[in-house]
Amino acid sequence: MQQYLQLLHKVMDEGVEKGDRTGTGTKSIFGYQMRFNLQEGFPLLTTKRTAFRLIVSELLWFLKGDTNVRTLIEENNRIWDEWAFKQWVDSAEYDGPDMTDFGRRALKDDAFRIQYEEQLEQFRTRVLEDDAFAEKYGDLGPVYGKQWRSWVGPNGESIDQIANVIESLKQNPDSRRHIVTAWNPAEVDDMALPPCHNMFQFYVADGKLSCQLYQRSADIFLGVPFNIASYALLMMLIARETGYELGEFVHTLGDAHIYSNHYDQVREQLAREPRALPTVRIAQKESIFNLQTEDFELLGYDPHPSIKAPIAV
Ligand code: UFP
Repeated sequence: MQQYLQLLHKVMDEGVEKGDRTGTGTKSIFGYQMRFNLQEGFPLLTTKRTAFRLIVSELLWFLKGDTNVRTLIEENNRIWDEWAFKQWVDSAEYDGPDMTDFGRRALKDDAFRIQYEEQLEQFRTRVLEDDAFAEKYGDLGPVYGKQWRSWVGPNGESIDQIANVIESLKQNPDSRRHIVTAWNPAEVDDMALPPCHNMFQFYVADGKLSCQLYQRSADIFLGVPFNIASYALLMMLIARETGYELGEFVHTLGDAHIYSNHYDQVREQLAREPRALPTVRIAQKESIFNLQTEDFELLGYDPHPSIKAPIAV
């Protein structure tokens, strides 16, 4: 994971100060590439504890074509909650305390933070208990799961990009068209968050499967460690389904940024020594689409402690 630490160094040293949608401020560079050989271990950060279980449940959620946070909340995975919550508090039906700009206000104002946490908790409970509410406000719109598994074509047909890419990898390994894209220009405006990891391509050579991801926008401290591990897992699953050995994960970043309220955490992380990479064991199931979070086991993970940092919504 030296490459990830090098990226942190580079952006801290050379990044340009740049404003952003969330108003937090970032240091940013444009265009960067990392390569991870999956034969050398599973690329989960060891310089801070990273929540493997959340990465697994989110990936399975994508692969099932799900776009509703209810399924994630049921698994105690809260990484998408704020995006659904934003839709709720911005709606005409919401009549609680004003939640405008909740992400930033909660960082600065303790009294507001308590109110916000209460509202968010009520939102979660309602999503879990009220079907109609969950359908309306738990759904994030046509995000990854929808585009991966049921992209709607011009004649209303549904295109399963994951099933198609598995088939094309089996039938025609040399093809240069093993592509899955989540960036659907016709639907971007209906998504709670336009895809950050927006396009990936598989490649087969020497019996090994590689994958390159283009990520248009990368929160290097909080998002990228998840994104690397998620695609490494996806590669393991697709390799299993198609019968190839594991090759490289190539991670290409567009706007690669560190938020200004993550600088201290980044310095702390850079002072730590990386440790040996863990490995992952996945239970045998008839299809990757039937896997559950418990089917994944992380072995030999001995990271430095986690480092808390605010997420920019
Ligand atoms: N982000 C990631 N990885 C993800 C994800 C989000 O880094 O998987 F879902 C970050 C990137 C950016 C923000 O900081 O979330 C999205 O904001 P924007 O749409 O303005 O690029």
